[in-house]
Amino acid sequence: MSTPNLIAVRQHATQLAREAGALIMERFGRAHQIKHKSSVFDVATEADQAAEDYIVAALTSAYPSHRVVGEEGGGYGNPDGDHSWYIDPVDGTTNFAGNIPHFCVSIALADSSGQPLVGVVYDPNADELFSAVRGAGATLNDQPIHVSEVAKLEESVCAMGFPYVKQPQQSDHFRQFEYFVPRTRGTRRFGSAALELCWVAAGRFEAYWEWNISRWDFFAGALIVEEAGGKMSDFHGEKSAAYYDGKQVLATNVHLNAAVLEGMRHVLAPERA
Ligand code: LIP
Repeated sequence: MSTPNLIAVRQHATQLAREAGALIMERFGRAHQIKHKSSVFDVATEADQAAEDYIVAALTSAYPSHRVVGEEGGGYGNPDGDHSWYIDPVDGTTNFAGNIPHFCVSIALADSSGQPLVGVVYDPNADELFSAVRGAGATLNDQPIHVSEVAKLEESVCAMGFPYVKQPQQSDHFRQFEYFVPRTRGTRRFGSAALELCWVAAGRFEAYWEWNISRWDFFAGALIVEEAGGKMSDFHGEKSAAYYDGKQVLATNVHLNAAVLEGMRHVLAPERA
């Protein structure tokens, strides 16, 4: 297995994320062609497809031995590739479709064991480019970032997500909300998993969690959190299969990790604990 030059890969992914971001913004604020995917709640627009096609064409041509997994199209490139790309052309599609200016482009490269090596997340509304290379730190617009030092839950602002699949964990979401709202300064739901992770990395949120997301939603942001000094795990503090498959994804700063995990233990339904 030949390891690509990860700094050069980050540079390339950064350029693609910015270009895809520009392409999305050309379509933002207009009426969209909405396509339903897994359910009536799970949508894609013409911009998701256009941005994915753009990124995938560039990656399959530059890295022909790699596999490329895109949210809209599934698999491209070499299915047996020793490296895999995970692309979310518009993370926060529900926001985009409603012309709410909070969404991003997310691009991650992982090795054959499923470890993210490079992560790039671009927010075209704020012109904020988050990135990380494993072992080389995380940046926001080329400046180093670090998770916050907040150590008390009552001084924290946390974010959570509600996935498109409404059952069977719906009641667990409400129990999480019920547990954390009275114990934190604020609990938010902004609608872009990748950006919520980057905001933990940048010290804007102290924690973020969500059930049932996909690698294209969280692999780039997860690396950015870890490289900014934060912790990533499932709801038990483990890097289990449930974590790598996105079934349970939790990000925290260092100081609040135990307190947030304690909250998760408290709210998990026994059959899913
Ligand atoms: C979405 C997320 C959102 C999450 C949804 C979904 P999409 O990604 O980022 O925050 O709650 O489950 O995964 O579909 O907009 O790329």
